[in-house]
Amino acid sequence: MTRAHLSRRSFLTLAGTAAATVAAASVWTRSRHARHGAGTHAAAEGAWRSSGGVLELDLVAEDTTVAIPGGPPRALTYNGLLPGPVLEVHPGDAVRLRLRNRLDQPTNLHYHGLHIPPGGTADNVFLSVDPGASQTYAFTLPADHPAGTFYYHPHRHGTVADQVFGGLGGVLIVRGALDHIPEVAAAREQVLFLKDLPAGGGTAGVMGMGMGMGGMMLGREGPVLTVNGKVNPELSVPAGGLLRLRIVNGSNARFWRLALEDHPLHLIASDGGALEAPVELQELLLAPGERAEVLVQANRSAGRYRLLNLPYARVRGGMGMGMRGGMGMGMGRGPGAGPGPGAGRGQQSQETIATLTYAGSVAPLPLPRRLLPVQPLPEPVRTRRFELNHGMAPGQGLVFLINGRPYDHHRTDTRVRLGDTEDWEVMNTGVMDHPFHVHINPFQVISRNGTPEPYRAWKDVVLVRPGETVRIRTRFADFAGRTVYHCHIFDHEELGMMGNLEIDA
Ligand SMILES: [Cu+2]
Repeated sequence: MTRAHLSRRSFLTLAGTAAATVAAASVWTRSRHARHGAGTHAAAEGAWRSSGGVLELDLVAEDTTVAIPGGPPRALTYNGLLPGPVLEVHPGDAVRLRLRNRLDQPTNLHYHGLHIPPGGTADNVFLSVDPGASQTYAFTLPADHPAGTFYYHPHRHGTVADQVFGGLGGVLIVRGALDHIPEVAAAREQVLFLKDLPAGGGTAGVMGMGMGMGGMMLGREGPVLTVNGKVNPELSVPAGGLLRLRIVNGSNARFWRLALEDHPLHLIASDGGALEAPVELQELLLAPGERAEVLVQANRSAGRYRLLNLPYARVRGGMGMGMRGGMGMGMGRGPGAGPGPGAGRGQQSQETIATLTYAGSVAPLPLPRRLLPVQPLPEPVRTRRFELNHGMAPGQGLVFLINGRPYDHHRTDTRVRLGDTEDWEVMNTGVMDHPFHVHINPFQVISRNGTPEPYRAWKDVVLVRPGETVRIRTRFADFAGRTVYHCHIFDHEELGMMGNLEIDA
């Protein structure tokens, strides 16, 4: 039995009380050091790894104190941590995860991006775990599940936006073929969980800025930008080496537009895993729920380089809510277009969110030339249309709509057949960006306003800007049952922008 495994057992034994959660955190630190003692940097920081094909742990959701300069004194955390513990599994692993709800409202868990069943105790977003109650999630990852960077977070309709804004969420790594590519394996690995929090005072999500309907309509953002729960943390890479960043946008509504001074980002994986070959980017835009893995080549002179979050406007004005900028700003521009002047909701100036230094050196490492095949999907048996917009509902005010309707728990909006491949045309006729997310099955983006995507990739969130129509292709593989698709700005989801998807066997 490894020391890490012993520590995990200790944690399971101790996790019964709040005090024990703190004790477990220190046990954890020791086990992390033990695992890093061999000199490898491949392990995700503080990762909670499967052992013998099983990942088993308790996740305690509660309102706890946190230490974030300028941030709220309290936040919603898993096991007292913000972000929650990094979970690391392999294809074929069994996952057994007991969620204990110590919040004062119902919650649950969603395994964002995983291809697992939508019912039972797997990725069942219709489960509701009451305050004081527990729920054990048990499922097995398919043996051929792609490697990648995934994301666990609450998904209980009615409380999800408050809870994500309040701090809940964590990274789930599936380690597999991508990790065995020599150039990728040689890189130093670093998780970057991106989350904005309200400024000090009360609990995030309870006292956060932008509360009330106006804030929710726009999508609440906080001014305190954190990376792995820290303000401007230090990252390091040996000169000549490669840094592999696994980046997750864990925000309720904030878009992150990243650039690293003097270093291009070499995209190697998107939401659902590896690309076929690296794609060089000068900047990377991530909407809520999106993930990316990039390689950074430490081939500049030694120094300090700022990882910047650049301004981005995700509301195009015209809502009469005090935003600058005219109606239709940004419409008709290409997908790579940045924000215009007079940007709407979103960050107005660039901010440093982390700092990279070179420490030590290694013989220069090359970038990989090829990654993994991304198989094209067969021609679709059917094409459906989804129109994203907003409107006024009697007694409700502004609601967010898919095909003219706000979410109804009891209605089946879309019924598909297991095994079918379909194209979905998602069009945004409103004035705000909407990142469209589908559960259980990843998709490939085929085209944007008729222009083919430049490369194939597996995605589960796709940004659809005002005026855009994005064509995605997906196959309803392996798992029948009921699940959802929705806007990944959680406030928009809560205000109606979600639909029920029934996959018939
Ligand atoms: Cu939205």
